[in-house]
Amino acid sequence: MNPSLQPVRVMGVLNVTPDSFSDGGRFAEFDTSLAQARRMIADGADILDVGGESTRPGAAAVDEATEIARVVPLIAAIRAESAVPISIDTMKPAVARAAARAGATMWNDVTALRHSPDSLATAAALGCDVVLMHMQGEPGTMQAEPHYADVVAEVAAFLSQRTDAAMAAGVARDRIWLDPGIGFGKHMTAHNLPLLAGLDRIVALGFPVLLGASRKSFISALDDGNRPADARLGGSIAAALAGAAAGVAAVRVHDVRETVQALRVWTAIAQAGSAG
Ligand code: HH2
Repeated sequence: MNPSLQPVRVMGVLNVTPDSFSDGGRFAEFDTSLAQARRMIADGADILDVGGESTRPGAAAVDEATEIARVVPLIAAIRAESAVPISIDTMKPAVARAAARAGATMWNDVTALRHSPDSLATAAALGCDVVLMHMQGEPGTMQAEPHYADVVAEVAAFLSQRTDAAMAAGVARDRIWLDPGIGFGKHMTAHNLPLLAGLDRIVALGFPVLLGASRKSFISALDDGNRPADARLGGSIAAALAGAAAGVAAVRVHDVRETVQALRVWTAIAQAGSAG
């Protein structure tokens, strides 16, 4: 059970997806993303996670300048009108630096600061919050043949090593968040499910934990195997509540309004139970 019953924070996923057709298309994309950010803030998001490069297997790589051009104007525009904390979802130190200059205060790195030899020092110099996520393999091929003897133990050991590396490089302990990396080099059910069931062991490492299970493929696999990403809300909420029960600090989700409501009800019930 959630030991503290602190409300779980909701991080809204804000992707700035590519548009290769025209500048007009790019501006339209910016407007759509800003409108989405406003909606997520109104819906109760506690953090917005802005990303300009997809980590999905098969997604095209994005160069630094393109990624910066996608995310920086959006971060600056959100920052100009809201104090909501903004996270930058990138593996590139240069993008993290540019995002921080524009107003981001959290670096969400799916490589746990392993992508570049500059990553650790950049995180320390920025002094921002840092999410260290577990991933087995590389984004392009990670789902080919993931293998673990004990997935929870191995993810916990990896995250522990990365917190040590981050702190040795000068990242403050109270800036570090951990993420088990649901779907990142994990078999749909054989690895993601034990990891979701064992979240309390990741929480026990003593850092705030971020859980990103929203709309992921394992939800479709557990349903009828045929649910597209935008038809996985029920499963996404079920996973968020499992995270809440295990004591995660935040959930990374696409459907902010519905998740906020589910967590409010879950927390109220849990608090009523603990009040006797
Ligand atoms: N998942 C995705 C991207 N970034 N960051 C963290 N910390 N944790 C995650 O689980 C995580 C992440 C990929 O999510 P997906 O739903 O496949 O794509 P997107 O979020 O880009 O829509």
